[in-house]
Amino acid sequence: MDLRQKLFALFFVNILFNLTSCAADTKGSIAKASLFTQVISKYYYVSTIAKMNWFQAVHFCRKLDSNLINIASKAEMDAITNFLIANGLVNKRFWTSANDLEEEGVYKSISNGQPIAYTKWGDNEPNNVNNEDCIEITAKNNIFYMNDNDCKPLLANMPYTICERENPEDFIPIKAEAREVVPPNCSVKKLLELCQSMGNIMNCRD
Ligand SMILES: [Ca+2]
Ligand SMILES: [Ca+2]
Repeated sequence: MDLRQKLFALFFVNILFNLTSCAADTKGSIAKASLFTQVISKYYYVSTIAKMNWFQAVHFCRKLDSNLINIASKAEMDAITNFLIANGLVNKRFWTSANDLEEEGVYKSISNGQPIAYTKWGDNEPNNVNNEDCIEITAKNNIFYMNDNDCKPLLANMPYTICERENPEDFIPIKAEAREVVPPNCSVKKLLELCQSMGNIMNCRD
């Protein structure tokens, strides 16, 4: 096999690798995207598969290219409340991204690092009983309120998880206008550019 044949073989393997990666990335993105439902301006995945402690919930959402829900306004609180009630989930509790792990009484969102912009505390909450630092939402009379909970509670007191995405473009790679979000290493254009850059050796344009 001469140099030209070796380079061509290398190039062909590269194409196969990239196309395989592309297919896997796209399939994975679509699978993740299918979990999320648009609720007003955001996209939520309400997971009631398993109860988790707060740290597990943070990582669970990150694995889905999302974050724990950050309830940033009354409109968002009302929207997620209506969504949970409509889906028969009013008797469950859910972690949010809010916490005061860094400084007691100063609540920030692990999702964006900012002080939380909205609160709707339940009666006598937050009460920081036994150093409760992670915020959940839990309902009373069909209205969800915020409560500080132990970040690693016993299973009986462990909430479920709501993951949030803000930008639908992050997970719709098959739409024409979203092609730029496809990883560069699976772009056909990139492959053609690579081919053309090697044109003197391989005469790709032929
Ligand atoms: Ca606290
Ligand atoms: Ca509490």
